[in-house]
Amino acid sequence: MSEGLVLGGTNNLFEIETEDGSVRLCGIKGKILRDVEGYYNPLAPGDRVAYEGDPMDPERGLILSLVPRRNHFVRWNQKGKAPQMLAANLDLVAIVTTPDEPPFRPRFVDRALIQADAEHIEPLILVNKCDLECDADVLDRLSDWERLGYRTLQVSARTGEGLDKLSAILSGKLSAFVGQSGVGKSSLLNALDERLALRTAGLSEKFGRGTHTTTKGILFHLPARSGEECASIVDTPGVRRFVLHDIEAKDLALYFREMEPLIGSCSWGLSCSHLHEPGCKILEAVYAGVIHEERYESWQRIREELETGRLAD
Ligand SMILES: Nc1nc2c(ncn2[C@@H]2O[C@H](COP(=O)(O)OP(=O)(O)OP(=O)(O)O)[C@@H](O)[C@H]2O)c(=O)[nH]1
Ligand SMILES: [Mg+2]
Ligand SMILES: [Zn+2]
Repeated sequence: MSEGLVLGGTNNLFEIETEDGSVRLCGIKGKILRDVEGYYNPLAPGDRVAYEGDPMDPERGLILSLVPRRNHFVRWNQKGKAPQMLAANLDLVAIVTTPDEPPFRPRFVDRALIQADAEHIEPLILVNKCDLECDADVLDRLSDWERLGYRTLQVSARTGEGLDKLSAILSGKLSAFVGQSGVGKSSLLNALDERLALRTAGLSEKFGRGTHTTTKGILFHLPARSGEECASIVDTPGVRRFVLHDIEAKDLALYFREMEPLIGSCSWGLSCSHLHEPGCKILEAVYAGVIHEERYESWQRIREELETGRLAD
């Protein structure tokens, strides 16, 4: 029995990187992966598994068990009505966004930040397509996230701007690129290592959105640049909607770094809904500009979504 790394896979067949660096295509033995029930997919890129090689075929094997994961990053799979794992055992999640094409979606970033914090994965707000014009609203949100202690980086897969800095951040880590379709996740990987030649595609002319070019997550090892360690990165399929699945509405403010210290200090104490009560410290902080209005709005919308189960924008 040996340990291997899940690079990718579909249905019940997974590409497992073995200790000598070769890849075996492995099925799962029986129904042994019980701790992953309730998920759309049993394994994700970044998972570690115990497997046995097929003695007759060096390219085949069988997965016997899952090594407990440190963390995992999920999206909601609408079709399967279950959370779907995008990647596991991450050191960093790069939340890829754009100033335009597709339009900047700060609420998407806020959701992904909550998920990263909840899973104790370091987030990086990665603004791709910085060759396009970045309007004042985008810069304002970026500086607010920085103020809250989140790291942001502007790059362009097209011009190469910022890629050296990105490469230094990714060095020695297992990271995942997540974001809406069309923000340039695969393009960034291609720009970091041209040998990958991943498929990329333009936005739909009619809707200005991505066309879901990448359909399954795959883990790649990038060669080490001089003075850096090798970086491992999971390219993931575009997320249309990012739904938090394991956080309760009443606990959501705990995941907003600027709200968390104020919880409990409202006049109504822990029963304050932070929506209309007099003496609400969170509302006061919004009025005083300590909490950005957009962040408060993100909180309101996500909270409503968690409470009602209905999706907001
Ligand atoms: N202007 C500009 N366009 C870019 C940049 N990076 C990528 N693009 C374009 O954006 C489009 C989408 O790129 P992809 O890499 O396929 O996007 P993706 O995030 O992988 O999309 P999915 O696989 O569908 O999730 C392509 O037409 C790219 O050429 C950039 O830095 N600047
Ligand atoms: Mg892609
Ligand atoms: Zn309050």
